[in-house]
Amino acid sequence: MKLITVCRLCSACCPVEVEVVAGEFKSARRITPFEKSIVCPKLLNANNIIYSKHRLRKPLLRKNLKDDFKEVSWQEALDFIADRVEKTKTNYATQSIALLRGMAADWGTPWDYAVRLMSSLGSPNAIGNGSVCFVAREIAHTYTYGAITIPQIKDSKCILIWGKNDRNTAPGAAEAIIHAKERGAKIIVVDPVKTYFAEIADIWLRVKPAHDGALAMAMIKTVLDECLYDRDFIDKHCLGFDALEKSLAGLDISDLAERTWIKVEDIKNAARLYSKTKPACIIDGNGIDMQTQVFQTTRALSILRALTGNIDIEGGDFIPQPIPLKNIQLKEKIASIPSVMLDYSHFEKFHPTWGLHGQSCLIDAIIDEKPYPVKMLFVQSGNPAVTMMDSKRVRNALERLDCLVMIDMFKNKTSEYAHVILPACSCFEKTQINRAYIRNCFIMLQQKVIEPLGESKGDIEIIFELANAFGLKYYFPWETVEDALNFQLEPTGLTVEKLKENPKGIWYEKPRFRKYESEGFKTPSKKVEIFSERLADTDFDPIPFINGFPDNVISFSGDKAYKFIGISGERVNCYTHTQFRNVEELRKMDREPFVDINPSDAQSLNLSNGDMVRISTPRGKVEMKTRISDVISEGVIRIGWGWGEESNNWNLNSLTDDFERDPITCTPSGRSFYCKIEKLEE
Ligand SMILES: Nc1nc2c(c(=O)[nH]1)N[C@H]1C(S)=C(S)[C@@H](COP(=O)(O)OP(=O)(O)OC[C@H]3O[C@@H](n4cnc5c(=O)[nH]c(N)nc54)[C@H](O)[C@@H]3O)O[C@H]1N2
Ligand SMILES: Nc1nc2c(c(=O)[nH]1)N[C@H]1C(S)=C(S)[C@@H](COP(=O)(O)OP(=O)(O)OC[C@H]3O[C@@H](n4cnc5c(=O)[nH]c(N)nc54)[C@H](O)[C@@H]3O)O[C@H]1N2
Ligand code: SF4
Ligand SMILES: [Mo]
Repeated sequence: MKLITVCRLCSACCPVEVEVVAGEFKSARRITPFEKSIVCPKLLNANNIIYSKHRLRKPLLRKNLKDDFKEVSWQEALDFIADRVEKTKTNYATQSIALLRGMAADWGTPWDYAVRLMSSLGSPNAIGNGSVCFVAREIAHTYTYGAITIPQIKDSKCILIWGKNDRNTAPGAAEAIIHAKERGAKIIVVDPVKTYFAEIADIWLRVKPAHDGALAMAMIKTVLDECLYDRDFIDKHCLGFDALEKSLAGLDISDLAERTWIKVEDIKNAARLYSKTKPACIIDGNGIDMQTQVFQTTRALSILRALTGNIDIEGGDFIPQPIPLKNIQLKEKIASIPSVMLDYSHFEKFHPTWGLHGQSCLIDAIIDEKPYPVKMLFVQSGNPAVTMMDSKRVRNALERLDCLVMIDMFKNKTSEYAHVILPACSCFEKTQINRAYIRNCFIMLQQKVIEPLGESKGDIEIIFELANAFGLKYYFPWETVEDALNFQLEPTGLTVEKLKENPKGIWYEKPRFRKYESEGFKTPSKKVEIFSERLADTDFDPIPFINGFPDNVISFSGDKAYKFIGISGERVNCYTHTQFRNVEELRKMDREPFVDINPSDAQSLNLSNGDMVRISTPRGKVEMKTRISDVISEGVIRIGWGWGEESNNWNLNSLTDDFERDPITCTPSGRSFYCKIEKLEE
C-alpha cells in the first residue's frame, strides 16, 4: 500500500510517499514538483530509524539518578510524574515546573498542546529552542512588516541566499533554486563557507563570520547612494525612510567593507544585482541565527527587501496567509504570572501562539533561582545537554533539578539527568499538522502510516496522558488526537477526514500578492517600519546599528590567546543535529567529525590532513581530526556539529558561550567564537 504523508525526520517537512506492507514501513520517497530531485539519505533509512534496536518501546523510570533505568508501565511512570508535580507545586509554585521543547516534535499542533498543558497546570514556562533557530529571525521580520516572509524561489529572477545551506538542510528549497537558476535567475550567496550554492553563484560574498549586520548595512547604503530603491513603494508603504537616510549619512562603506572582509566593489555589485533584477527574493537562514545580533541583522535584511519593493510580490518575499486554526494554548490562564523570560518583553508580545523561546533563561532560573526557582522540567524532543550553548553550564543546571521527565524516541545525553523517559513514536506513527503547513495557505496532514512501535505514543497523545494524570482532563476533553485536531480546524471548515481525502494537500485559499495595497501590513502603523517606535520606546535601536556595530564573535573578554574564529559545522544530509548516529547505515556515510582548516593556516600550524587537534575556549575543549581545505578562509575553523551525542570530546557546545546574548531575542552565539587550536601528538 502506498500512502502520502509528511516526513518530520528533520524540519524540512517534505511531502513523501511511503510504501507500507502488512503494517510495516518498507520505504519512502520524496514527492517534488521539480524535474531535478534530491535524494535524502535520512528518508532512505527511515525504516532503520523506525525499527532501530535503540528505540524506546516502554517508559523508563528511576527514582534516583545514580540508579539504572527500569522499564515500567505507563501507569507507574505517570503516577510517579504526577506525584512529583504535586510535590513541586506544594514546595514551590506551579511556575517552578517548566517544559523545554526541542524542534523534532514540530512547532505546529504538537507545540499547541504542550503549551496548553503548561498553561492549564499554571505555568507560563513552556519554552522552545527558537531563540537559537529561526524564531529569533521571525521576531525581526514581524517587527518590520508583520510576519516572516516566504521567498518565492521558483519564480524569482534573483535569489540572495544569506546564511542558508538548502542543499543539505531543505531539499525542496534547493530544488527550487536549481529550477530558477536553470531559467536564468541570478544567485548571490552570503556565506563564510564555500557551499554548493556558493560554488555555482553569480556572486559569492565570503563574509567574516558574524559580520552580516555590517554587510547588510553596506548593501543598504549602496542602494541609497545609487538610488536603486523603489521610491513609489517607499512613499506609500514605508515609515522612516528619511531617518534611515540620515543614520546612514555618516557611515563609510570602506569601513564597513573592511569589517566584513569583503571588497567594497563586491558589496556594491551584489547590491546592484539584487536591486536591479526584479523580482528578487532573500532566503535568510540559520547562518544569521545563533548570533548575538540576529535581531538587528535580520531587521537590516528585512529593510533591504522593503527598499527594493520586493515584498509580497510574485517571485519576491511573500507575506504569508496563515491557516486560521483555533488558538488553544490557554495563555490567558497564566497571563498574570511572569515567565522566566521576563527580561525579554518583545519576545512575549510578538506573536499570539509562538510563546517563549529563550531557553537560556530557563538555565538561569534553575541555577540562579531568579525570577524564581525552576525545579521540575519536561524535555520534549530535545537534547539540551548537547544542543544548547555552554554544555557544562546546562548540565550543571540539569543536575540540580528535583525531577526531569523526557519525552523521546531514544535515550540521549540529556537522559543522564532524567528520572523518567516517556517513549515517543516517530513521525510516521502519528497524525499531526506541522507548522510548515499552517503558516501559509497550503495545508497538508502528517498522517500516521503505521502503528506506534511497542508502547510508544505520539507527542500529542503523551500530552493527553500527562494532563489526565495531573487531573486536567477538563482542559483536554478530546477522546482522540483527531478529535482535538478537528476542534482546532473548526474555523477553517476543514477536517482531518477531508485532509486525508486530499493527502497531497489543499490550497485553503489562493495566494494573494500585494495584500498591503488594501490591508496594509500587520504592524502598529500598518506600514513597513524601517523606523520602529516599539523599539525606540524600549531603548533599542529603532533603525539597525544606529549606535554602531558590535563584534559578534564571542571573545571571552578579549583574551588574545584565542585567535581563530571557530564556527559551527555543516549540517550533513544524513543526520539531524545530534540524531541518527546510532543508525549504522547512516553512520557509514559520515563516520566522525572534523575540524576544517584552511591550507595556509594548516601550514603555519604544521598540520597535515587527519592530524588530531584540540580546540579550546575558556568554556571547554573538543578533540577532532583536521581536514584541510579551502571551504573556509584563513583565520576561521569549522568544527563538526552534532557529534556531542557520541562523545563529550566531540561536543561543539563545550566551547560555546551562553552569557552574551542578543538583547531582544535572548540568542547566544553557537556560531562564532574565538578559540585556540593545538596539535595533539599521537
Ligand atoms: N553550536 C550549535 N548549537 C546548535 C546548533 C548549531 O548549529 N550549532 N543548532 C541549533 C538549532 S537550529 C536547533 S533547532 C537545535 C536542535 O536542538 P534539539 O532539538 O535538542 O536537537 P536534536 O539533536 O535534533 O534532538 C532532538 C531529540 O528529539 C528526539 N526526537 C526525534 N523525533 C521526535 C519526535 O517526534 N518526538 C519526540 N518526543 N522526540 C523526538 C530525538 O531522539 C532527539 O533526542 O540545536 C541548536 N544548537
Ligand atoms: N540534514 C539536516 N537538515 C536539517 C537539520 C539538520 O540537522 N540536518 N536541521 C534543521 C534545522 S532545525 C534548521 S534550523 C535548519 C537550518 O538550516 P540552514 O539555515 O541551512 O542552516 P545551516 O546549514 O546550519 O547554516 C546555513 C549556512 O550558514 C553559514 N554560516 C555560518 N556562519 C555564518 C555567518 O556568520 N554568516 C553567514 N551569512 N552565514 C554563515 C553556514 O556556512 C551554512 O552554509 O536545517 C534543518 N534541516
Ligand atoms: S529532508 Fe529528508 S529527513 Fe528532512 S523532512 Fe525531507 S525527507 Fe525527511
Ligand atoms: Mo533549528
